[in-house]
Amino acid sequence: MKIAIVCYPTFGGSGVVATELGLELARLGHEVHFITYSQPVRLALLNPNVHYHEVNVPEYPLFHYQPYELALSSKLVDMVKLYKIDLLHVHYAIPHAYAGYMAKQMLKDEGIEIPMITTLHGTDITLVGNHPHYKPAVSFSINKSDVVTSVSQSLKDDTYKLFKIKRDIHVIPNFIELDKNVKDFNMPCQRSLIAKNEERIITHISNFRKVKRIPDIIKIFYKIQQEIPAKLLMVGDGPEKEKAELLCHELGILDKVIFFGNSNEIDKILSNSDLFLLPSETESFGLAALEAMAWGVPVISSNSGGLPEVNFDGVSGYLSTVGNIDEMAENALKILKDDTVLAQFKENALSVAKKFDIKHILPLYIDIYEKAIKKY
Ligand code: GMT
Repeated sequence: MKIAIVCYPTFGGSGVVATELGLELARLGHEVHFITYSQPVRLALLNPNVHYHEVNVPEYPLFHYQPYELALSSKLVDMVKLYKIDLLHVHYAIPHAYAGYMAKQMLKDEGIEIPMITTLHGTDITLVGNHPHYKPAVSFSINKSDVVTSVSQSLKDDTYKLFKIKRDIHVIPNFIELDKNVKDFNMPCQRSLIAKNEERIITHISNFRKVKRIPDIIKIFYKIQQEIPAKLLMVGDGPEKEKAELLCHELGILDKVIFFGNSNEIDKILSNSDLFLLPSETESFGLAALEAMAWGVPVISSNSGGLPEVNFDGVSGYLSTVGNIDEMAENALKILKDDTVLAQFKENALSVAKKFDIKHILPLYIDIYEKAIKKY
């Protein structure tokens, strides 16, 4: 198949899922075209089946806002025609499904019909898309997609609750490629760069937006480090980062917290971690938690959104209601205080992660693609 993938090329989960999916499809011999405004962060182009086409939005002083959707839909039309693409897979409804639908209409006018698959990732539904300024356009583009998938049952339910959706939504959970985790990053020399031997390493990775409840992470860690020696690794960047640094300073724990910023060494960091914190206000899936579990790192998370579909309470970690930092800290200590308990949780986290191995998930996408193409 010749597949065009549209996604956000940033560190966010939707871009990561789209990129990893495209790369795996390319490895299987499909021709994959990434169409986006910059090269996706995890995109390795060293595969003849992987193509990247940049969407350029010419700056024009008349426009208060530069029309990205226009440039994207035009680029999609051009690339579909040039490379004879069979299918569009757009990740994140806003504005990708909208631009994809416009591209389909333009192509139809020229006698070319191709299906569009839209994958909903979370904030396009629960936070941004639900805003009255966007809602009609989001409903429209979901309803006009040929196939709609969502990354969890919880997101599917939210989509039906929040929008007037007239079509079926297929749940295809996010995935991880477990085979790549064979590299041994977990070496004493690596670990000693981050923490002392006796310290437990606790990690959080995100885009540091409000929804991640960054202050909760700091407060949970504050309680943990009162009981056991520990280090907190804060990986990523975003609007809440500076406040987090200040809070650490106020609590007198800045020397125990390392702020890495955006990192391309996620695997190294996770392979040396003992616990992952994700106390988010909402999370349609929680890809970062799954990536941690794939490295055998147990997760303390909130129980909101799709998190209970990924992190199994009492097995791969623990879940608490949003904001219950006392319970989250207690549960973290339950796992971290005892070597045997920690080892058991680590093993469990990895076994749960195995359910989300790309080997199980990729066929679900391929099946949807093949059926969609057949219908045209
Ligand atoms: O979490 C974010 O802020 C980034 C956002 C995105 O669009 O990349 O993540 C969403 O999609 C991820 C991949 O499907 C999910 O794992 C995240 O849970 C989801 N974020 C939220 O629902 C807040």
